[in-house]
Amino acid sequence: MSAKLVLQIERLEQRLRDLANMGARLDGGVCRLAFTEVDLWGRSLMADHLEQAGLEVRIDAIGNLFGILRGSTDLPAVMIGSHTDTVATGGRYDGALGVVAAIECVTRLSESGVVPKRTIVVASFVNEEGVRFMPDMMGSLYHSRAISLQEVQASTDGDGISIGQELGRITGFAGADTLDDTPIGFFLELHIEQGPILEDENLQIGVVTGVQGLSWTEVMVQGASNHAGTTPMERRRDAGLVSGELMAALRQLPGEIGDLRLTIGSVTYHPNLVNVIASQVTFTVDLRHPDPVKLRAAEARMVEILKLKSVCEVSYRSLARVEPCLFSSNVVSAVQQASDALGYSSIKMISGAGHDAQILHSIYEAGMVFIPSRNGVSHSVEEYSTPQQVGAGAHVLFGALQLLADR
Ligand code: HGY
Ligand code: MN
Ligand code: MN
Repeated sequence: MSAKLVLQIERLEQRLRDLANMGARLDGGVCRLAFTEVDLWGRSLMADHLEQAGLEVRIDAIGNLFGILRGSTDLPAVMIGSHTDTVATGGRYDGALGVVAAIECVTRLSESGVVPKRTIVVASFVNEEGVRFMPDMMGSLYHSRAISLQEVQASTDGDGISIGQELGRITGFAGADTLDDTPIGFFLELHIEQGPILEDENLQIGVVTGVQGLSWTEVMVQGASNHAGTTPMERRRDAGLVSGELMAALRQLPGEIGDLRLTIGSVTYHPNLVNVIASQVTFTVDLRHPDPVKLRAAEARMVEILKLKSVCEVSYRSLARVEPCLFSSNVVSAVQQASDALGYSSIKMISGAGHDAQILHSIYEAGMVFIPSRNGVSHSVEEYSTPQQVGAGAHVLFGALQLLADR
């Protein structure tokens, strides 16, 4: 295909701003939780852009959005895209960049009358973040048939509302389309790094070779509430005390297992009152490691700690788990070749964050392109990448797309 085509980065930036308005927070961040009206507004905007570019738009049974630019052959297609849902305190780039840049790529091809050899499919997967309904990467898990429609519909949020109810309530969220008639061979995702490496090393592009594994666990500590003033210390079954001891012990694990990242991001006390001993504490443990053996070792150590004898009952359940993965050498080299051809500085790297590409690598040859994140910050209103960095990433995506679509 015509490698000299230039993307319209101003249009891309404007569309990122327009998308950020869908769920705009007063502090400048974005809250576009999956399976909400706001989520639908964002994906409808993407669908409009796809239609304006003349692509065939499809929506599957859980709301995954696809745009199809037919190629001149029936060779397996190249899929590019990401997600448009955000965490509750999200930024403007996580996921959104990958979808908006993918649309810019196919728009430029379509505007220029270029017919790719392989069909190109743009994808916007639902519920990559998993912060309201678990597991995360849900849209790509469903697309890869790793979870069923029934399992998706049965997933409930903290208020007991199910995705099935939300899909029924929000008109137009779900569709009835599939991609069964469009075999796909490759998946490529542009994403912000969300970490400090590219900025620290003063590099323009991350050529992503794989993604570390993740394991999410919910821990429930059950004690007994009682009066804070009248109950002698030795007669308490204080869930607050026991959960604190467990959390402190768990936080030693990264010191035991190198490269392990452990986060206790959510803690809920019940009844959460100043003068009542906590009867129940629920908290989450997010474990990440690039080595599958060490991830399992960390999970085993976590369970050992949770099983230590205490005055409370401790139970736990897995919320999500994704194995570490290594990307296709064909896709990694296409990204490297595209970056080199544009003269960008780059480094091969593993992703610290989970991504749809990590799920899709099990059914397609997958890979990713990273651009720097200012101060390495993400999942925050401070999330930012410059228009120059956005342009570099989008053009590497475009170059690698053309290499793969011409194969
Ligand atoms: O949690 C993650 O790594 C991703 O942002 N869902
Ligand atoms: Mn993301
Ligand atoms: Mn994210």
